[in-house]
Amino acid sequence: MTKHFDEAYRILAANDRGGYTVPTDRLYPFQWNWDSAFVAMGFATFDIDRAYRELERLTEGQWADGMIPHIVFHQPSDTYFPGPDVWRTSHTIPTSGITQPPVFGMALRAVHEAAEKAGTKNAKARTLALFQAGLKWHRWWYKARDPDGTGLVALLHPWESGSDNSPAWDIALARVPTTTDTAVVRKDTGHVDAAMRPRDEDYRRFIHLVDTYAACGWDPVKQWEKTPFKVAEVQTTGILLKAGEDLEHIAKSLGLEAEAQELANYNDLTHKALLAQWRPELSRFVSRDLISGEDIEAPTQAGFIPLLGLDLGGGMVDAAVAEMKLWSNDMKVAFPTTKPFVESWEPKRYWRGPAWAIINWLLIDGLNRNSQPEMAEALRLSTVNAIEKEGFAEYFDPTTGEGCGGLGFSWTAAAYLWLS
Ligand code: 9YW
Repeated sequence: MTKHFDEAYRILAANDRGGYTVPTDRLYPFQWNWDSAFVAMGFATFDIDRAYRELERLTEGQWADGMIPHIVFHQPSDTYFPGPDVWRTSHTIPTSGITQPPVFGMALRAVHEAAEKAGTKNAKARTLALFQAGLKWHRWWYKARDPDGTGLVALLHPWESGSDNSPAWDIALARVPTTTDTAVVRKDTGHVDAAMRPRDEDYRRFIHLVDTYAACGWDPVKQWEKTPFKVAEVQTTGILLKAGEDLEHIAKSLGLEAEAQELANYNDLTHKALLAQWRPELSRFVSRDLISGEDIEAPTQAGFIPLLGLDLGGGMVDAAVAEMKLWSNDMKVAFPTTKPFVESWEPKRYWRGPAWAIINWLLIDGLNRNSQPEMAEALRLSTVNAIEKEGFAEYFDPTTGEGCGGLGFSWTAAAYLWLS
């Protein structure tokens, strides 16, 4: 046991680049948004100052309109594509131009509560500054990514989901041309096996979208009009709701009544909208393709993430748990990010099947919230055992348990510290 804790601490220290943590050396040499939120929660278990620092450094990348970008390029590196020259954004510290799931609010509450418990100096002031950044970001989500006020937020790029090549995007992404103005010079396949990564064709479509938005000068209104890819997405919206509740909780504890009310209004709206995405015939939630107006029925982990922010009634939660069991029953490691054995399932290819410790973490929280301790515990054990057996891999092949992708991964270390 101790051996694994020591290794988790060692990884977080090795990936530290000065108050922020890279996901892993070389493959991902900058600060990634939701990685840092998970990492901050990992730090909160043993180093509260460093946990705050992780979030503070992330907010250095926050745009004037409130968006917190998916990558902050604090220092140059030539081991990753696409770099700042491809993004062509104008923030003082170079950043990407898209965002990532807003785990930030969840992380801030965890860090704040750990600080209160430990009686950490300056905790209130640090929480307050980060709360203001988080609130600004949530306002951005509702304004820029839900201009019609539906309560569900939309993604304009698969990278924004954090689940880059999920089968959830297959239909919507097929409409995006493979032509690019930018030369696509991949670096990822030089670090890890190409068979475990998104395909070249996916990358060309990813970069086509970047070109399109750069041509809009990264103006959210123009992007909303011009984009060929627009998905109201349940994983991100589920996280936004939970993070929104956590920010509301912080606002109340800091005596910020108006801000607490504003967040409560967002949360109420999203709560209703998410519930309406439940499909009884599938026993899970579905995203909506806003270009075609159709449900996205591809069976992925995203369909269960809303449990994180909802208290489902008995029938619904029993159905969701029965479906989750069906997906994980014959797996060595749960939870597969695509339903096993469907046509799009690829147990080693990134987000098309593998199990990820941070997804399990979100599912465990959602199951516990919905009074499902048994399934939550099974998933927790599956995660911890996989890491103890294979190390702190980026993700795991659920059929063999093999650790895949990058090694020495920060968020896997954080998940281990949090879940052990
Ligand atoms: C990319 C860093 C990121 C994660 C994403 C994951 C991958 C690739 O790596 O993104 O080039 O941004 O899909 O969830 O944040 O770990």
